[in-house]
Amino acid sequence: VIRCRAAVAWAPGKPLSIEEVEVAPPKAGEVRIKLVATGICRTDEHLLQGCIPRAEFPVIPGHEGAGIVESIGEGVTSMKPGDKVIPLCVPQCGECSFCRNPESNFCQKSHFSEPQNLLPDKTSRFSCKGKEIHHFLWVSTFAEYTVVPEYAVAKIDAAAPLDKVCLFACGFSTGYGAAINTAKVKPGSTCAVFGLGGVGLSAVMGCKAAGASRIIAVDIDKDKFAKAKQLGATDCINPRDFKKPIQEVLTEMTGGGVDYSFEVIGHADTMIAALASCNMSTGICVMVGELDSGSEISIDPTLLLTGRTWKGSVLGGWKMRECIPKLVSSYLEKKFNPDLMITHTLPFAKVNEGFELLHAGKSIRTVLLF
Ligand code: COD
Ligand code: ZN
Repeated sequence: VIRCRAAVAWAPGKPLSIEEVEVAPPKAGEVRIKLVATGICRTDEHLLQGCIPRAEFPVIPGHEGAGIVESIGEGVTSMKPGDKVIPLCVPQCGECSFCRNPESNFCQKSHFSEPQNLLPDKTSRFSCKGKEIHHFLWVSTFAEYTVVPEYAVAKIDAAAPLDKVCLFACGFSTGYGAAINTAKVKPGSTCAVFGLGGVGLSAVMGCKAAGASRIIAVDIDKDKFAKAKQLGATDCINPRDFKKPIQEVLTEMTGGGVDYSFEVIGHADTMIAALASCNMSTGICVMVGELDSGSEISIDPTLLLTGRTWKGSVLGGWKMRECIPKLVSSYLEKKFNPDLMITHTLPFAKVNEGFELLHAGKSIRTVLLF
């Protein structure tokens, strides 16, 4: 058993508290990881607010981490102590029908199908003050050590800087993959990205990498435009600068609508605006943002009748275990630069300060260092 620090959420709506926790050794098929860095994502904020269905408290949040294998359980063959790894909040068991489908990245062992509050054997590896603490999506990266099933861990290049590639566990991969895998953006095409947070900026990078010739970035915060331009946006527009609805502005700007639009905000009105902004016959709209659970939207079905496609994806559609290592290698070859998303770096103990930056809209991504 390892004693170490972790950020524990004892109940919804409360700040995290840094505690000494016990982390049990990995059982068969599991890996214990020493975290080096973790990002703070809005999904962690949703968890703290109690908005993630079926998550249980007390819990150790965090799902955007990178670290080093400390020890392995019986039967683990794909990694050894000392390897650099990224724990995956969408696993790849390799056996379920989704994993066997080359088009899908949505392992049936993910939290949409079965709760990941405990490890697969239905027990926790974490305890604190004699109480069992729940895992979050199996990864719980707000801890100095965590235990994860082998099939929810990707082994990455030994040269990877862990304080940067932690973003590949969620934010970067989600936006970049939405353009590359879900939309399958074609060279020479026109794209619109709604929302220029870390995920939206990653979608801009994906459109650029796919060869889009025009990338229109849409945000109500003009302070986001400089970075969007740096990453490949050709036009930046603020919906508040126009009297007309933004979908009409985009349709006029492009002579009929964009080829691909991305909603990376998570609001009902921008979801509909993004759908209406793409070409009525061949346009593809990708939903990345998530509405509060229980919320619904309604649309005019003629938006789809004329030929538009409306799609979504989780974590950018990547089969995480096999694709994250390749993305990290491309990053090391300087094919894209998600480092620009990291606006703040804080010591792990200041995790609540990181959430304050997120609330205030001051950060794109905060990375915590252990
Ligand atoms: N019009 C234009 N821009 C807007 C509007 C509006 N009406 N409202 C807000 N914005 C802008 C904000 O100014 C901000 O720049 C941006 O939208 C949102 O950025 P962030 O920093 O809040 O968000 P991100 O990029 O970190 O995350 C956005 C998501 C939509 C991905 C996220 O909030 C979400 O819904 N996540 C769940 C979905 C998911 O796949 N997550 C990954 C697995 S955890
Ligand atoms: Zn996330």
